[in-house]
Amino acid sequence: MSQLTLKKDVFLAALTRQWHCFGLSSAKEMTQHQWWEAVSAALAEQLSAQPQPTKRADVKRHVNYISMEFLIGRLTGNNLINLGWYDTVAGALAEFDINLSDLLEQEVDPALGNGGLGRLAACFLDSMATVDQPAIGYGLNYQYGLFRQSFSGGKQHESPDDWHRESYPWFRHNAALAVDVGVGGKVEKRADGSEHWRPDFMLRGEAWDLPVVGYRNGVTQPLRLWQATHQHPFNLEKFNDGDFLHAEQQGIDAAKLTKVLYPNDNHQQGKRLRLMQQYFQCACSVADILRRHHLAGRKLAELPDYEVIQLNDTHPTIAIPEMLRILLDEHQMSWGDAWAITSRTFAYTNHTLMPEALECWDETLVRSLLPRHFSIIKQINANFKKLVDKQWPGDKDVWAKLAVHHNKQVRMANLCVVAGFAVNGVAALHSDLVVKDLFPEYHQLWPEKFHNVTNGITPRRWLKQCNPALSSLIDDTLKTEWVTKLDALKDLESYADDADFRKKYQQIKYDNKVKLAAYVHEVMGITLNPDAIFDVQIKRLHEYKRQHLTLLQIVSLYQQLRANPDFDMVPRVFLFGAKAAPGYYLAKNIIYAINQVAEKINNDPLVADRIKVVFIPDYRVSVAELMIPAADVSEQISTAGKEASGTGNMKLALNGALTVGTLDGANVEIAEQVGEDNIFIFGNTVEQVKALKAKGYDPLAWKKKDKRLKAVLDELASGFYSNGDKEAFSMLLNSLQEGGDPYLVLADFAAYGEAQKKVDVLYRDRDEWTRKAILNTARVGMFSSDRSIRDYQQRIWQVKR
Ligand code: 26W
Repeated sequence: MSQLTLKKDVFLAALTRQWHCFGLSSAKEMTQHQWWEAVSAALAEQLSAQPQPTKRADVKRHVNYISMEFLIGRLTGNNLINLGWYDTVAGALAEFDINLSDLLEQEVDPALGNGGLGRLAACFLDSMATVDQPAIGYGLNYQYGLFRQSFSGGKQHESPDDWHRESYPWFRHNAALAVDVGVGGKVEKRADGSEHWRPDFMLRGEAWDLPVVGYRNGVTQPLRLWQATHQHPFNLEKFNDGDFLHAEQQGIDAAKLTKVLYPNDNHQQGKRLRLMQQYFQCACSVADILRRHHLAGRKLAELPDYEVIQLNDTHPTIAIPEMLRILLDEHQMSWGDAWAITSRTFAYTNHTLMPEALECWDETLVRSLLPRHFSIIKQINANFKKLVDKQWPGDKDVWAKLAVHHNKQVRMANLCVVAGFAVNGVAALHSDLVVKDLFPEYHQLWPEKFHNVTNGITPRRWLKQCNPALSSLIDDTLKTEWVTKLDALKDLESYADDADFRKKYQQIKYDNKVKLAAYVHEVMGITLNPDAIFDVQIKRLHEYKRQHLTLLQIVSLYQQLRANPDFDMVPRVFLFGAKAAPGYYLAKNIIYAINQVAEKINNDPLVADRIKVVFIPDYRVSVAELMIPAADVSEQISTAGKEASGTGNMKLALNGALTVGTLDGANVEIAEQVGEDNIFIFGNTVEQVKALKAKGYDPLAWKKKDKRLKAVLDELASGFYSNGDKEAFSMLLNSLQEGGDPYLVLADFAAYGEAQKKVDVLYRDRDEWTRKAILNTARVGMFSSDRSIRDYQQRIWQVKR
């Protein structure tokens, strides 16, 4: 398959149509933002005019990737690169004195996701298009993306992210694909005993498509985002009766459904609107899948042969009873036939073991919103109980664990395992724990259902696009296609010993640091020294990720500097990027503490630039694209057993940062790939964490026996960093001490300090450091999301039955 072509004159004509639409008489009248809009719209128009390849890959099953989040990031630059049109467009714009790369900065990030799960979905769409796996992504078209973050007095402040979905040029609204969705109402019994749902409210789902462009292979497939409106958004009767105010009311109520993305990451709340969102998305998506299936002239019984529905965590689980409902009630299938189809169609990916993240819904809520689905869930539960009774006769405890519906709760993860044909974790260690700790009995019942697919990242965005200088160096050195065959980077290994190559690699890192420093100066007014170690920690703010372990380390360093002004350390810039869920007060307290400590240290002349602490506000995909290429050190320091995989760890290693990390998530596999000499592993392992907890972990004992740790905790409590306010960080300090330190921060403090000392020592030998950085780039090819997608194909999607 080949690349699509764009001719310069054709592009210019399309561009002209755009400024004509703006009502302007020349291109020169456009504002910079209008330029971005016009260029993007012209490209979108050209893209949709391209023919799709007639021959697609030889895979039978089409993938339907349902996810509540797709954190796609800016599209225009990414599409230009994948299409191979960048140079043509840059050249055409140069004639107007427009710099393409500046123009791309005009795009607001579509932030339709929280963190890792949403970004993974975006990387997977890129890879499915690139490896020619026919697929659709199904999600929601939120009007407000993840909140914007700013700091006031060091505290996180949230404001709405109105990203202007109404005028986003890449969207195509396809009115023919609208779906009607019911909610509420009751279930009626027909004369023959069958059940039928009479909803009392109808919504309409509109399909808004974004193009997902494969890397130079001519493939474009949709990310279909559903947007809610009412079936009849305007009530003419009310309007004519003079009730102007209420005439639009129904439309407004329905549209509320896709207004906001829930800002929780790893914490579920039983919110009615959230369940409505989930059902709305699933009902639209299942209807669309069946529409395509019928259109292709296929029988319902063949559905699992041609379609697979991959559930991105449990958030879209309600698609399972929705499929059953349609087969049973609308197609009058028997339970046996409907179950046979459904249970061969759905597969589930688990992204977290944290109990507070596992979704459970109150039975009253499910029953009131979705009475028919509730009765189907009860039927699934009753059938499954027979199997469990047979396997574990009379064992009430096992049933209490395995039931789908229990104690007036519906458990979505259990529903996925019972009704799906495959379950996978997202890194080797995590998949192991899914079997051993989360679902051991299910594994006993159905060992063949369980798989591992280690996460990956797209090399298009996370190397080619974000680090163009390193990409060119790799092009020039390897002279082979590595963007779609990331394992080819292995051949860089031998260049680690080549002084000339090392010098070039080092210079690129330096230039990227200068670029990041310029950004930090622009948004925060802080000056950074590019010769310092850039130590980067970017991820959602969560106790288990332990940003506060770094905070304790920073305070300890600062104390050592004050105790000994000649203290010899390599200057280091600690860079953080993280949003805290608005209701997660402890996480917000950690942000506040980091900012207050930053304020003190950054303004202390004694420190003299040896330590800088920078919390970059409003961390998002485009900021990640700046930070990752500039990182020397990658912080991956979660409590062992808690981070399912991590994907930032992969992006940073690929761009030549050395990892300081625990043996958690994908860090384990990164360490295997890069070799233990090229990574700083520290801290308690999963087994050690379990053992510590089993024998009764007491953080205060750890504080008592470590003088440094005690000094740090006491100083944070003293008001020294908070203008005398001794309560400023009490939420954080209580949790670490009297609160029992659930994530064992104190237990890993000393080992973390030792690891950081090794970083310091190694960085003084710049050649040796660079050698290891190059080996990181060379050895992480397996973390391409292309490889993840091929694993899904081989292990789950395209398995011959
Ligand atoms: C219902 C509330 C809620 C929202 C989001 C619960 C759980 C989530 C996600 C599962 C959290 C998440 O993003 N998990 C991350 O998924 C990444 C992709 O697999 C992994 O790399 C991260 O380790 C994992 O934390």
